[in-house]
Amino acid sequence: MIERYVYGNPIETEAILTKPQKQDGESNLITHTFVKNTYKDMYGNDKVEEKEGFKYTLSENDIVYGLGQQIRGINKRGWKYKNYNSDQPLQIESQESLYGAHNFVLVSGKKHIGFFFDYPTAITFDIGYTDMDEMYIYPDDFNLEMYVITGESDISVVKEFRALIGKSYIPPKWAFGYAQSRWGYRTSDDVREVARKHRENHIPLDAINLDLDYLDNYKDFTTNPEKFPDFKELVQEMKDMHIHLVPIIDAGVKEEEGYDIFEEGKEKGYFVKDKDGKDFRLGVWPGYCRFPDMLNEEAGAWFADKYKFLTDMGIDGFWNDMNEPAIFYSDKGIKKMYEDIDSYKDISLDATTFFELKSKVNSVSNSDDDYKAFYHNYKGSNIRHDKVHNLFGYNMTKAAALGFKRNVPNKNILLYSRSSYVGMHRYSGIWQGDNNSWWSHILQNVKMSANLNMVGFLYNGADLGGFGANVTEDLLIRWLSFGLFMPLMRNHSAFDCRGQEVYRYKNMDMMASLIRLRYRLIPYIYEKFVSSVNNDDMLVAPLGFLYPDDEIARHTEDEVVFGYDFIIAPVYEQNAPGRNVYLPEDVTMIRFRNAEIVEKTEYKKGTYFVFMPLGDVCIFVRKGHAVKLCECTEWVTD
Ligand code: MIG
Repeated sequence: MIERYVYGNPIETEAILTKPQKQDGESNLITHTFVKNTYKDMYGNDKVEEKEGFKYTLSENDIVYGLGQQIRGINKRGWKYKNYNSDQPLQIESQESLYGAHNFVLVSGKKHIGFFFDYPTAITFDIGYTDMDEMYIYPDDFNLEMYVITGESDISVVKEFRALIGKSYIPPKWAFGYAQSRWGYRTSDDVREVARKHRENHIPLDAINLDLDYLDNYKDFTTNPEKFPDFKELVQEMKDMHIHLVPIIDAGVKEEEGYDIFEEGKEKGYFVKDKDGKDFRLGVWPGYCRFPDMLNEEAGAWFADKYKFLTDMGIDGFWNDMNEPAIFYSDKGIKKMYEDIDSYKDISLDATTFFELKSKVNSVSNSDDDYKAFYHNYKGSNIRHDKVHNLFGYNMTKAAALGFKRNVPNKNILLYSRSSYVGMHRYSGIWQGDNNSWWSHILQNVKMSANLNMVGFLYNGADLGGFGANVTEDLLIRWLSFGLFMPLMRNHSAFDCRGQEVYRYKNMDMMASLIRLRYRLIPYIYEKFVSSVNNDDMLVAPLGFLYPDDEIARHTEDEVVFGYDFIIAPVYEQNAPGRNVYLPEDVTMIRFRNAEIVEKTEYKKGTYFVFMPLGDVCIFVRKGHAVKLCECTEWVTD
């Protein structure tokens, strides 16, 4: 059952495809009230503000699922989350915001109730933070739509919700192959080397991502004339090797006289404007930039048509980055910062002033002041950015997807974005953003994928091996052992860390066979993926979805169910010879080594320590279920 309530004058987000009739009055299932938000200001003083919001009292045994891309558990109880899309390179548990806003929570206990808050800017989910037994939800202002969905089970609530938001994006089949990425493939020859090393060593590979390096001075829709002089040939050469190049596209357009995208956007008035109607000037990678007004359909379509520069050369995959949107500084912000810090020059910096000075520099990025300083032409109205902040990456990506339909109608183009909002899942996937080469981030990958499935982002994956920080060989092996089940299987790392390509390591063969195992599973994974999309179902689910009456299963955070066929229980502790696995029913354990089955053992329901030496992958298959294994190929074939 679905109830829909409308409060104030909500801004249309297009998250929901067909809206049910709105209800009068208030829901009996959640209390509309004023809630207290307590926080500390920058000087450590306690502050309290009253916010209009909702309150839901949790039973001791309730689990709260949801929020898609967020930090912490599969069960979100015990923290305060703020969905306000942020370029957050430190994914640690004290954060409140990451790159996406997926405002869906599912209370699972005696009852199963889903709440979706269709609201395009900051909204807080205080789930047992202020009071362990209360869930408070409050938007910045009270103009929103709320959907209350009840059902017999967690999965029936999710399915009803997914039916509201529409079918998830299905990428081309090759996008289930292995992708190698790095910020730092500086020349075409670097790319050739990555391709050659994979093919020479029979490490299957379908894609190489191109990061900022391929661009001429960070300018979108250009290629670097010195470092990638033969870009077009490179695309073809890679194609001949069955490798797709997947270039990055950034949200900021470089300000540079004579640069066609800049000149055109300026002339047509497609860039976001400040309150005086002048182009809003900001800085990101290229230095001074403009943002195309991604929320304006015409401007978005114009920007989307520019991808043609690359699709015309045979490119058939993209990743959209920095579209929260991330702002290093604005023109006004940086000037003010210089003025401010100037006054600290001649004083002896003490406990207060030293930290003040530091915060003046740090707070110049992604500042609230800047998000309030520019405007969109959204559906015919002039709207200040902060009011629709969470829709920017969504609309950039939606526009790109619609552009591909116009410009490359006969090809399914791969697309994934960093920032997102519910609704974007119909047009693309996401990657999980800048994680680190940390053991805890394997577990984060596990948890996030379960919650992302609830909100329709089935095509997702974390940077395998970790984006920031130096990887170790064992971490990479363990992460690949889990990542080989994720729809997006991409190894990616930052320019300033240790190389993460598997051929750099002593145990290359072991890692290659993990990737080979993936390829043996691709037909199965693809089929499952498509049927999960078609049935609005989960591809990766928490154990509690399948075993709702099993208290241990419900509270298991480090195992997930894949396609309802088997349990994955990855090793995520360094130097662990294996791990404890909880099995909620009798299963067959299948052990893979060198991409072959080397053991099948029956396990009764219970908890077992299962030895999993590096390179072994164990899955726990349910009775009456089967996993299809195919011949290994070195690239995806149809
Ligand atoms: O702030 O393009 O999340 O995957 O390698 C860094 C460089 C900008 C952030 C992306 C990351 C990418 C990086 N980008």
